[in-house]
Amino acid sequence: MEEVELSPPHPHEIRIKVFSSSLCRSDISAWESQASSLAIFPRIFGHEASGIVESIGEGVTEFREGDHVLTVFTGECRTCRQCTSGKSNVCQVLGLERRGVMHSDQKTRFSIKGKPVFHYCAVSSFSEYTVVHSGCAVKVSPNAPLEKICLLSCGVAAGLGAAWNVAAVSEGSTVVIFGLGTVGLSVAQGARLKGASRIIGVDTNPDKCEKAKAFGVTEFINPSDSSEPIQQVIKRITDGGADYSFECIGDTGMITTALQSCCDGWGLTVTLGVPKVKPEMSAHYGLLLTGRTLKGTIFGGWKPKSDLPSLVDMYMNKEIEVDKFITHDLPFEDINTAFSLMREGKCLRCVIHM
Ligand code: CXF
Ligand code: ZN
Repeated sequence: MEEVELSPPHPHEIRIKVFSSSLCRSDISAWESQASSLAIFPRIFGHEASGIVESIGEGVTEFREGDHVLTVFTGECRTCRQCTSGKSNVCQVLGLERRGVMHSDQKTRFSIKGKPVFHYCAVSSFSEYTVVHSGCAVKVSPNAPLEKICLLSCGVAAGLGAAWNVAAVSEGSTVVIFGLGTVGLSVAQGARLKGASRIIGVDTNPDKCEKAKAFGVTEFINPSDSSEPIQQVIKRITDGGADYSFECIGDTGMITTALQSCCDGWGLTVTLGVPKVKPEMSAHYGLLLTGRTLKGTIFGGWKPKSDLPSLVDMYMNKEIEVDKFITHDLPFEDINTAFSLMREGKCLRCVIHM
């Protein structure tokens, strides 16, 4: 814990009093990254958060002090080619920020004794206050519980969107999900809500078996339990492969396995895990020649500003489950407990209360 200075919001930015921030695996991956391009320190992690607008910068018309917001790690400017395409949620202006600085001037808003403290994904929510671009926050209903809906700012929304927007899972289909963390289990929830008849969950952590059933997983397979390669098991029990497979681990080797686990002709693999080590992938081109498709996605294809408020409404109407993903609530001073629980595979989401 450090005392940091945070500047007032610059033009088109807002300063937020962070209310809750849940820990997502990618915070840990970036924190653990030593030699990669993500190794930027000192920095403040956290990107799955809710808060209340404390002040607004010049030119901000969309927010007022006191508004309830979700932060978003991939923004929406609403004017660039991508934002106006109707085909994409990958904003050209406020897309994923990887250098630890603000989009507008490549500088930080945090400092300690005049020395910059870098941002993470232009959000940095493991802080009592943060400054974000106004395109990287979404106003939500003041009736929604901020300590729950923070999960919609990354993991839960990403999984639901992968099933609904990217794969468009159809009724009666067979789905296989590699990695049963919050993202994978959100894919399961999304697939179940679309009427998938078989949802096969794959994870090497045996504790995930019971948890997974609550989110719609109909069959659990632990690859460590058998010597038969997992893709072979899936093909055998699904008469040649699933209709859809999802890579939610962040292991590029598993992308190949996921491709091999879906069927000839129309099998679709959606990859949404964030690779921890090797970013390159390889697969036999025959997998594609025989009709498979591989799709990648960030934030489940949701346009954050346009789409997140309605996801919050769905939660309020009890159409989607969020609370069940919260396995721990922790005060800010116990944030390191959240990191340990996540690394040991003992939690889904730890919500940290600022
Ligand atoms: C990730 C997406 C890929 C890069 C790092 C941040 N976002 C959410 O977990
Ligand atoms: Zn995340």
